[in-house]
Amino acid sequence: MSLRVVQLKTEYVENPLGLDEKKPRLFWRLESEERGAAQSAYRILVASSEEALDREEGDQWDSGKIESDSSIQVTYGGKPLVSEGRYYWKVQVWDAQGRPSDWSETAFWTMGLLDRGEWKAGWIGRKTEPNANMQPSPFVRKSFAIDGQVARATVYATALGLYDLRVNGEKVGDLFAPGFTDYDKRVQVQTYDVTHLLKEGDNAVGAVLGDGWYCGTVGFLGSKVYGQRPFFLLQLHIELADGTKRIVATDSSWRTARGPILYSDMIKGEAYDARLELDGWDLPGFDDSGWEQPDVRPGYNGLLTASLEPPVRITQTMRPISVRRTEAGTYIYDMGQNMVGWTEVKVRGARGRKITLSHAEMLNPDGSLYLDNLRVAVQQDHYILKGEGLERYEPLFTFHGFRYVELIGYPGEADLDTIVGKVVHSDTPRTGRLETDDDRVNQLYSNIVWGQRGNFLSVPTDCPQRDERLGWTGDAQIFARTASYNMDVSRFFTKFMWDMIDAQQPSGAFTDVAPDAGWIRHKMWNTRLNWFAPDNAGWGDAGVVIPWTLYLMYGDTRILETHYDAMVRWVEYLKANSDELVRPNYANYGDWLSIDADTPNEVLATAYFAYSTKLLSRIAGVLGRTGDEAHYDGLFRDIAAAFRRAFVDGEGRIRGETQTVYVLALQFGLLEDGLRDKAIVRLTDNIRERGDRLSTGFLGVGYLLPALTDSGRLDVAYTLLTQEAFPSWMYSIKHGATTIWERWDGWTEHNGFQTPSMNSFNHYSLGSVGEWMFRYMAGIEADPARPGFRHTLIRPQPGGRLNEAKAEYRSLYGPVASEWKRSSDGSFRLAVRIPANATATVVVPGTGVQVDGRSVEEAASGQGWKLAERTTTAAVFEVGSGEYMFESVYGATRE
Ligand code: RAM
Repeated sequence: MSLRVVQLKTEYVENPLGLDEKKPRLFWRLESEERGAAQSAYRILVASSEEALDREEGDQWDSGKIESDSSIQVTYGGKPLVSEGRYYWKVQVWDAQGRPSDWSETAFWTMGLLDRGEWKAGWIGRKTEPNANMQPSPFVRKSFAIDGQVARATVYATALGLYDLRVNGEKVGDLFAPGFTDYDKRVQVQTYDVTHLLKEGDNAVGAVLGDGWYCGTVGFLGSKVYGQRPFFLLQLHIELADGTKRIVATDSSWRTARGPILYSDMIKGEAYDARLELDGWDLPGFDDSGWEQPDVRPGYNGLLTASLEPPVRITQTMRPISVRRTEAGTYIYDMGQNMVGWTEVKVRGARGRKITLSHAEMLNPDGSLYLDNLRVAVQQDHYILKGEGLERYEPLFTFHGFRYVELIGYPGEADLDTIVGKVVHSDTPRTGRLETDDDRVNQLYSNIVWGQRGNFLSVPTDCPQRDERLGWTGDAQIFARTASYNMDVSRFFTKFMWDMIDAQQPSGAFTDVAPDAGWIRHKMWNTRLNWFAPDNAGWGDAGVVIPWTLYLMYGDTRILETHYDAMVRWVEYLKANSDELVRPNYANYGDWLSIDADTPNEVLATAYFAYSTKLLSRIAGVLGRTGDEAHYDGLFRDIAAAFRRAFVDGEGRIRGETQTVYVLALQFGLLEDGLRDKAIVRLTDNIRERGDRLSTGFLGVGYLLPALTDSGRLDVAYTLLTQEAFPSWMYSIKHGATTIWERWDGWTEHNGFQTPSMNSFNHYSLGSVGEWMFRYMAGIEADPARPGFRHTLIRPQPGGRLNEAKAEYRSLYGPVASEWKRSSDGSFRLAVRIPANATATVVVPGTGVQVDGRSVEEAASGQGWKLAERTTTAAVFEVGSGEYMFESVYGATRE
């Protein structure tokens, strides 16, 4: 038996609850000790009970033996799935020799409430306090009795606002649920199995409600964007052992009160008065006779959709690395890492004493917290002691971006054990690892990952500290590929695409931010923020780039199908709003935050118009829409020709003459052969004239090193990667950065801090170089023809001062690894790992190439591999799954 089937997933998740996808996709991973292990057939059984599955009865679906190598994205093809259905499944596969595997372990999924009519619950809330700006967080609860043994209990819950759910005193679920969506259009429903928490007799269910994005402060758009106060919706479905069913639902029989949280706002922090705690409020037997009756909202017109986003969680606890007592008697802690989340504090003191935790990313020259860049955000949490011994406090509905914490008003001596930092973000599982023999390059990679951890919170936000934290689409698209190497963002971006769709304008324009938080609908961009347009080049294009990225990385064709029409509308919108295929110079962000290099808007916008069109043509091809494929390919060529006519002269000079105009023209394929060579020379001249430095902003930076490498200037790419003089990635690292900054000049030796009006020190966009590190430096590239790493192109590109690079990417098939090392004697070693049921083309640079210690002169094939091509500078292999060691002579020749 050569194949083992492991890690079954449904819709990208192991054993998900409450799906609303009627044709869920199934995934499994294969393992084998043999090289070249591949699947030739599978059989899936789906049953309505574990017992039926054990008897090998697929009463929902028996696929039969299907000759196929598909082991990811396999669409369920059985009987219609019903509301609250529970489906067990397993799979057996056959390898290339026709040998069957054992059956896999059993996996399952459940369906949520599929029909709106099944929602009997009412949306409950608490009336606002008069004259209060920020409201206390309401507590809601209900006691109920169960007369019988509980066989199964499931909670379906959501809120307009945020909720923190408790069942019999236990916290259920994660943070910041139900997540950020356009609440006017949809809200996500979470499903929890609470069978183990309920018991025969008295029970209690309750929740604390937060303002969140619904009615708290959203970015710089103010508060109450969607509503005035939070509302909660819950149905608890209980099934007793004797088959009896009952539902506990939010309605006017619940009770509500205010508690210790005086306010809790994402942007303005939290205030908590422990003297007002409601001891035992979430337990049965609590006396809520003094509580109020909630008011019930008439209804909700948006969609209730099954939660797609990965839950937000605390993923790490950080201990401070130092603490200093200030003259004012406060304590300033250094967490050693710019992080996002909050601080938990331990304190003993007198009842009524107030302590404050204040958070900042940087320190002023005098050692005080640098708060200027927060704009109107208040990164402070206040805690009033109840005075009953050791007390612990952490906030509930707010988060901060910080490296430094000032503890104010602390009674007694504080030390390194007084506080810990909690790292909070969307819990997208880590999939990428990357390490080199260069500490600064490693620090850069670490900063990229921390930038992602700090900014992926329900949506990809631009920054975690000031009053912004919005889902900027341009940032998201330029970083999407890097993000998807680092972490499993399949569902995170699937959810974000719905945010983009909800925000798409009737004209077809995709917006700059999603959810658009009302600024376009409420015409804010017309009045207060009149330079915000709904269709910025490189921002709106996220609507095409993100689905394409999910296709490449996860082999996801459904996302392409689902949003195909929306993508067509975007491209048609661009076309309709162009002048002979040249996009006009209208207000936009240009190559945002480029440094001393202004890329003309019309050049940028026309280049991106071409790129979206080109991707659309490829997407049409993937979906078998051959007419559209040819049509949009023709349109792409016409746009490229228009681009050349309008902006490129015979000497390959492109209007604006910035690095970005050359990089985009090269990467998007807008130039013909002769012009391309000239453009490369102009690009490298520009870099050289700037002292081997870059000048690209958000849009150019992601393509800069790829364009250089693809054009045969790997040397320049490495020079830029490790350049330490300003502006460069390493400049910030030299000055202690532990995250990617928003601006190259966020802080400089010559000018100190940039303008506080826009200066985030935790902003992932300029970290899009991570993509180059995986795809080029380590050489792990998805083959678009066999996406999702069914087939990988391994093509490491050693260079610069690096002698070693190791990268691993955990694809849906399993880990793909490429590790190379070159020695001073010019020898080069490349270790490659390919998971079962996947293949790779491996390009080994150098001469005298050996595989497994044997030279290719001796044998042109071996177990799992064969030589495909040999040139004077490389050997190319086709390999199957397994681990391979290649050696060659390389190095000195190219330096
Ligand atoms: C600022 C941020 C954000 C960017 C917009 C255009 O708000 O830098 O990341 O996308 O500008």
